[in-house]
Order: sequence, then structure tokens, then C-alpha cells
Amino acid sequence: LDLENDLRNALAQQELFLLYQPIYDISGAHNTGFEALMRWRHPVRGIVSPLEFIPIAENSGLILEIGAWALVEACREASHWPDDQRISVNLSPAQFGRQALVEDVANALAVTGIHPSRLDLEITESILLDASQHNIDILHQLKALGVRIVLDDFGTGYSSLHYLRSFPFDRIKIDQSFIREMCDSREALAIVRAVTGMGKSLEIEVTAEGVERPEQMALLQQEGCSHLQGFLLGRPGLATDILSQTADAL
Ligand code: G
Ligand code: G
Ligand code: MN
Ligand code: NA
Repeated sequence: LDLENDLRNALAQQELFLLYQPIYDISGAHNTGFEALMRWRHPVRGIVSPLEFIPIAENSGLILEIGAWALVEACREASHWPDDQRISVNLSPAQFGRQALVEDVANALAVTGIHPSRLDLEITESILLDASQHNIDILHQLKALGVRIVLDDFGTGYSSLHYLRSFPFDRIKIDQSFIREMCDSREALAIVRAVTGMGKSLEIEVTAEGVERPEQMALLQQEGCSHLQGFLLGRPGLATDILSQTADAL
């Protein structure tokens, strides 16, 4: 409960911030965008992980305010990047509770001026549980804004394949657990292969997450994945560092 009270003040105190992890094309040579990853600089505890504070934000309803802030903050940062760089923002299922999500996204695009096609919204299958028609309606409204909808942590749920039929996702991200094991486990490799093959036939881009070793990258290139993300290619970093990197690249 203490942490919840602290979180209530965190936005006003500017204790929340976003790190940005690069996403690369399959060659590993071209940076195509970044995923925004939230952190909390707590005055006493130091840096708190979203694994700890997002659930608190969800249970207290603070996620609506925090989520809206993250959308604007991430799009504002991306407005300083070259036009071909995408920005990916994670959404919590709790943000689908109200209609406000569509307005929050439209507002973030309007106030920052970034083109909608540069924004990826990452959701997990949990928002599609119970075949929630309300959430699917909202996804369609978001897509109508011109943003891309990404299915995150793919493969970890009970019926990932089923969910692919409930909404036309633009991109899927294969969960890190499969990438971690794909060089040693035939089963993990078979799943990565099936997902990339399915991505090709459905024309859905497939991003591999948690790429840490060159052998994994080589195998993903062989399997025909579309994008790579992970510590091998780049760790989550401060916005200021990205700005200097993209400036160097220009
Ligand atoms: O960055 P890290 O690996 O510590 O993130 C841990 C978890 O927190 C991941 O599941 C990630 O999706 C989630 N997460 C990170 N940033 C955000 C955010 O801005 N909003 C939501 N809802 N989840 C986030
Ligand atoms: O659930 P989601 O995919 O949004 O979570 C992303 C999280 O994964 C981030 O917190 C990020 O810090 C973490 N992450 C990104 N790349 C790697 C990696 O190569 N290895 C590990 N262990 N974690 C990673
Ligand atoms: Mn994500
Ligand atoms: Na993920």
C-alpha cells in the first residue's frame, strides 16, 4: 500500500521514465525502431522494475494515467528521431477497460505530430481472453487510427494460434523463452520455425525477442524471421543516448 501511495505521486514528481531498446531488421545492420520500457526511480528504493509496479498501477487504476503519460512521452521522443524509426509502446490489459484508450492514443499522435504508421502498440493475448468483443472492438478502433497492433510474448499463452484469428495483427513478437532455448531444444526451434512460417503465409511480421547470442541470430536469419531484439543487438538505454546515436547515423 505504501508503494501504491508512492506511485500515486510518481508521475507528478517525474519519477517515471522510459528506456528505449533498439529493434533491428533481420540482417542486424539496420535499426528500425525502439521499444519503450518503463522504469520508476523511487526516492528510497532506487530503480523499480515494471514487473513490480505495473501490477500495482493496474490494481489501483493508476495505469490509466501512467499509460496515457507513456504514450505521449514515447511519441514525443520518437518525434525527434528520423522518420523511418518506429516506436513501440506496451499496453496493459487494464487500459482496455475504458474507451479512453483510443482517445489517449489519438491525443499522443496529435500533440507530438508523429505519423500514426510509426507507432506500434504491443498487447499480450490476455486482452483477448474470453474472446472479449469489447477489447477486439477497441483494437479495431486503434487500428483505424493508422497505428500497428503487435501481439507480444507470442507462444506463452494457452491458445496463441486461436487468438491470431480473432484480430488481424500487424506483427507478432516471439517470446524470449523460445529464443533462449532454440539452439539447444528441438522443440523450441520447431516452434520458432512454425511461427516464422505462419508469419510469412499470413503476411505478419515476426520479431524475435531476447536475442543474446550470435548463434541465435544466425538461426533466426536462417528461419526467415523479420526483426531482431535483444541484448546482442542493444540494451534498453536512455533517450539522450539514442538521440546522439541517431544523430551520428545521419
Ligand atoms: O523492461 P523489462 O524487461 O524490465 O519489462 C518487464 C515487463 O514490464 C515486460 O513484460 C514489459 O512488457 C513490461 N513493461 C515495460 N514497460 C511497460 C509499459 O510502459 N507499460 C506496460 N503496461 N508494461 C510495460
Ligand atoms: O514483455 P516484453 O516483451 O515487453 O518485455 C521486454 C523485456 O525484455 C524488457 O524488460 C527488456 O529489458 C527485456 N529484454 C530485452 N532483451 C532481452 C534479452 O536479450 N535478454 C533478456 N534476458 N531480457 C531482455
Ligand atoms: Mn513488449
Ligand atoms: Na515480449
